[in-house]
Amino acid sequence: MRKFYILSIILFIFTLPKYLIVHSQEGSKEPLAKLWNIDNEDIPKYLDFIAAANSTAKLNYKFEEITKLAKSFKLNTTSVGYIDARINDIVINTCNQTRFEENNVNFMNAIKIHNPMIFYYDCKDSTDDNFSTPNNMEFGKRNNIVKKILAGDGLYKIGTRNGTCTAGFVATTKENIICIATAGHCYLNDAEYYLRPWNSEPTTYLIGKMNFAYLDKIDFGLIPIVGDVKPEPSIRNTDSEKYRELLIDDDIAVSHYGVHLCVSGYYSHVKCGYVISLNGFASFQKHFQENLFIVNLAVINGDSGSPLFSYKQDLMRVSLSGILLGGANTDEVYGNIATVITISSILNTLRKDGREISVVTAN
Ligand SMILES: *[C@@H]1O[C@H](CO)[C@@H](O)[C@H](O)[C@H]1NC(C)=O
Ligand SMILES: *[C@@H]1O[C@H](CO)[C@@H](O)[C@H](O)[C@H]1NC(C)=O
Ligand SMILES: *[C@@H]1O[C@H](CO)[C@@H](O)[C@H](O)[C@H]1NC(C)=O
Ligand SMILES: *[C@@H]1O[C@H](CO)[C@@H](O)[C@H](O)[C@H]1NC(C)=O
Ligand SMILES: CC(=O)N[C@H]1CO[C@H](CO)[C@@H](O)[C@@H]1O
Repeated sequence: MRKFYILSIILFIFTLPKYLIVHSQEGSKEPLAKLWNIDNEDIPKYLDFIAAANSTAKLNYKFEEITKLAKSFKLNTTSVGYIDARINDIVINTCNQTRFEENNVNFMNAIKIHNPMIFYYDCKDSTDDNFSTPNNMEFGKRNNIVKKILAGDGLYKIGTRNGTCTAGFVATTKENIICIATAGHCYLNDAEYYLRPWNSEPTTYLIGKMNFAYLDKIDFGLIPIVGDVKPEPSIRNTDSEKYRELLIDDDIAVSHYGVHLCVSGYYSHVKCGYVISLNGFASFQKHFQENLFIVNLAVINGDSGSPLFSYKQDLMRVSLSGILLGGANTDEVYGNIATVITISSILNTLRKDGREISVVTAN
């Protein structure tokens, strides 16, 4: 078992939001327990970690080489690569089911000289599910009431394949068309997307069709709203009694390791993890995305497109960092990861292609 890198552990503790901290033994706390906001009995566990010896410059160089190779091999298997700040090492997660796909074998052989840690994980090939539709529903019939849609609500698509993704945020195009943004791999030619609120079956509230999707550089698509929904610049958190709708205040992304990021997904609802890498790549079906954030979070098929956000101090407002691309379950030591397409790479890629959008915020 590899050791964790102590500096990043400290960072993680520093950045624990104040409200999560239990001041159970404040008076009798050892100085280190106070510093790290842990209980006295947990101190030895934290002191056990030993710094990994890899130099940052070398790791960055090796990771760049691996990224170039991943891009050039056009992998048809799902792979994610990043430098894990917790262990100060390069990690490659590859789908176990397609590990013997030819390009993947060649890629794995080519990167061996760089000594990354390699994990094969049990994958399902897509992050949208294949929930079967109740057959008594009248899709296509317009509703006379307008229902609000929040980031985190389900998007139920009906077409040659039916399935669920999650709404990421509200965007406006330069032509002032209001859209729901989500992951590009949720695209399905000619499919219609309907609102599917949490804990609910699909509804007949039409959102619209996705008119374009990116699968390279970014994984991103837009659904111009034509139907019965009213988009809100806030994130669903209705499992909470007090902060049921989190207002999207801005799109300022987190900029260092160890800070918290939370997801609001149709299946996962709201849960939080820590940023373990700011510069990962992912590839699937010959597509390649880079500049991804990696968060230690378990996500579920159908959460694709979900907003990733960090809380502000009042717990009512949040900053939007990106949307969910997918996830991988590595192993019991390193846990689950979620891959995040950042708002800045979305906005930059679209701007370069003359398709500027802006994120709708609550102020
Ligand atoms: C990619 O992988 C899928 C599933 O493993 C397979 O059906 C398909 O033929 C592959 N495509 C190419 C171009 O290798
Ligand atoms: C990978 O697949 C093999 C069978 O091809 C199986 O024996 C092994 O348990 C799988 N490993 C994981 C991590 O899913
Ligand atoms: C798709 O549906 C079938 C039949 O209901 C089920 O067996 C399978 O596990 C589902 N696949 C995914 C990826 O959810
Ligand atoms: C998708 O749902 C629609 C509406 O219920 C249904 O008519 C259609 O057969 C479903 N398609 C698939 C591939 O299951
Ligand atoms: C990518 C890389 O070179 N990682 C190295 C980091 O340090 C550990 C421990 O010395 C090595 O085993 C890894 O190969």
